[in-house]
Amino acid sequence: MTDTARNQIAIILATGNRDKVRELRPLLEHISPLFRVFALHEIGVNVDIEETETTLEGNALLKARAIFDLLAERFPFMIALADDTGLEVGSLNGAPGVYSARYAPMPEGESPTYKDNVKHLLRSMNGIADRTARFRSVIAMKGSLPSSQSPFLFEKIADGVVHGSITLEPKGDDGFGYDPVFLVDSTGNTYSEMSIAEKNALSHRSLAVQKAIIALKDILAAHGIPSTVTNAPL
Ligand code: ITT
Repeated sequence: MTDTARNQIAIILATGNRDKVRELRPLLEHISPLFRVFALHEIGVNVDIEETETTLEGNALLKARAIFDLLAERFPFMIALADDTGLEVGSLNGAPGVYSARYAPMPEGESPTYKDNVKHLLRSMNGIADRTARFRSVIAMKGSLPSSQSPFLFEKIADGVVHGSITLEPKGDDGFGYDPVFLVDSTGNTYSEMSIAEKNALSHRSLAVQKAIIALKDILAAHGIPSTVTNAPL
């Protein structure tokens, strides 16, 4: 390990979803030279963490803790950062919500694709006039930071919400998951009609990351760790 690497704190993106990595990395990569961002596949980790909790907060923390525990020896100073996200549709009583990844019914042992889930959502909303919805992300961090005595351990969660509505049919080519059918109130476009930078300028995920970065800044300052943490480049 080089000196630079030794002085750095690894931010490990605790997700198996590479579409999330594509959005999270630019939000975290330039906040401070103190941090180096790694996706799990870049450090040879391939794990499937079962989401057994019933809330976004619970599942985000579960994923951050699992990755932290797995990598604590390898990365003495590290922040495992997980994201759990749900699409909440008012007329469906908040569904698919925490079950957004597993919404469309599938034969035993099979997981739905993004397309299966979108199709199931549009079918479930057939004939429903009230199409209001919101996206909510919860970012959970479990970290170990350098401190004068033993490493300082912390956990923190932060959330971000964006209001919108479900379109009658998919629109746009970019994004992932439910992006083609989620029309953002403030812009009148679906997320799929935005580039990653445009989505990151306003999304549920980037709002949660912004709050997480502010919390992180406070934690570093409280422990006398010099940093030049800036907000994510929106
Ligand atoms: P990890 O748990 O490994 O992070 P996941 O895909 O299972 O990956 P979630 O449980 O948080 O992650 O995501 C639930 C689903 O919600 C996800 O599979 C997508 O279909 C959808 N989703 C999440 N974020 C989204 C976004 O920004 N835009 C559109 N759909 C999104």
